Amino acid sequence: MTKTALITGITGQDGYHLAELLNGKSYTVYGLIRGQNNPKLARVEQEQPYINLIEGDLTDLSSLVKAMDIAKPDEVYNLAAVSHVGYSFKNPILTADVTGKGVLNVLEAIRISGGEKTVRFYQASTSEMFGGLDYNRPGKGYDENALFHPRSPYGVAKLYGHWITKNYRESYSMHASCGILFNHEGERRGIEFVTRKISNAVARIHLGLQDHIELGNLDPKRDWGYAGDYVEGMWLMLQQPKPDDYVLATGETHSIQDFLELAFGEIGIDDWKPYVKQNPKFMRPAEVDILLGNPQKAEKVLGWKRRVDFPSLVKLMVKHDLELEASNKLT
Ligand code: NAP
Ligand code: G4F
Repeated sequence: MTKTALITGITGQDGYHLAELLNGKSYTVYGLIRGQNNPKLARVEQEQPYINLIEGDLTDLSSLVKAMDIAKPDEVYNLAAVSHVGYSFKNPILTADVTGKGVLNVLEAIRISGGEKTVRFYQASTSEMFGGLDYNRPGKGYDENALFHPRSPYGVAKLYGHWITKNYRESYSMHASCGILFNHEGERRGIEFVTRKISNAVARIHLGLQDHIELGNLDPKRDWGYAGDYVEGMWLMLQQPKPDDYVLATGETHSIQDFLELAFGEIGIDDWKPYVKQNPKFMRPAEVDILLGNPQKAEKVLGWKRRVDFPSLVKLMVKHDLELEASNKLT
């Protein structure tokens, strides 16, 4: 029997990779798309024609109930969110409505449509919930039992989504799992995130299309993996007999300066400093200085392990953007 999945956030980075993975496993894939003329609609229809698109919005419960009725999914992956941390400081109420209460809307849509005992649910939780402050676990990193201390409206909203998912699991015996994912990047990363902003700028500098890049704080460190590896972990969580929460991470942390060094190295530039200007516009009211995850539980229970290491990640992103910029397209 083939399975059916409903993915919210289908136009995002993870939505792209997860749909590819599930299609490869012969799932029937439904994707929730918002807005009356979403600019990414044409791209999805062209590149992933196997996806059955359903119009809906995480803030609109009735649209989610309709989506459940149409798709009748075995698995729901809730990837939709206001996901940019800097943007969440500018629009904290929208972030709470979508990234926080939106999770409750999806869970309620599952219950209203009668799926609480049959549908398996994945919630996209995040390492941003840890906040980097009580980073006092040297060599160990944040695991599933570490303390939460979110440092942004995004992190706070995600923590609500995390706990309401656990609450529905405990209250209604739902097969609802949270993946606490550390940063994951790749060719499909939005241009507003620092890694893609850098890989794209490096490509454009190489091609003579721009002469510098403006960034905010260069000191923070992140545990950066490849998105294609992480969606496999999401799927594995929903294949387990029991729901649970898992950290997905590489167990390594690198600074933005490390990323700059490797990315500029790909175009033969050893000293990146002349090409980078700092602009306070990209600084945040509160920063997460360091994130380092401990994926031991996922490795042991799920058999999950990241494949792409940090240098390979930087290399593949710069290579992709060199090709894209040379052909004058950006996806
Ligand atoms: P992304 O590329 O920013 O995609 C976000 C998706 O959410 C887009 O498809 C967007 O649709 C959709 N969306 C936004 N508001 C919506 C609304 N009101 N109703 C319905 N859909 C809405 O994010 P991502 O990197 O793929 O991440 C996927 C999920 O994992 C997110 O929840 C993110 O917070 C979480 N997460 C990501 C990482 C990471 O490093 N990537 C790490 C941990 C957790 P539009 O195209 O219409 O805007
Ligand atoms: O790439 P970022 O915007 O990612 P951030 O804030 O770590 O959030 C991402 O990962 C989370 C998982 O931990 C996800 F939950 C979340 O949805 C998102 O996918 O910023 C990374 C670091 C920050 O410290 C930021 O201050 O880069 C710093 N930075 C410096 N200059 C910049 C810039 N970030 C962005 N976006 N743009 C800059 O110009």
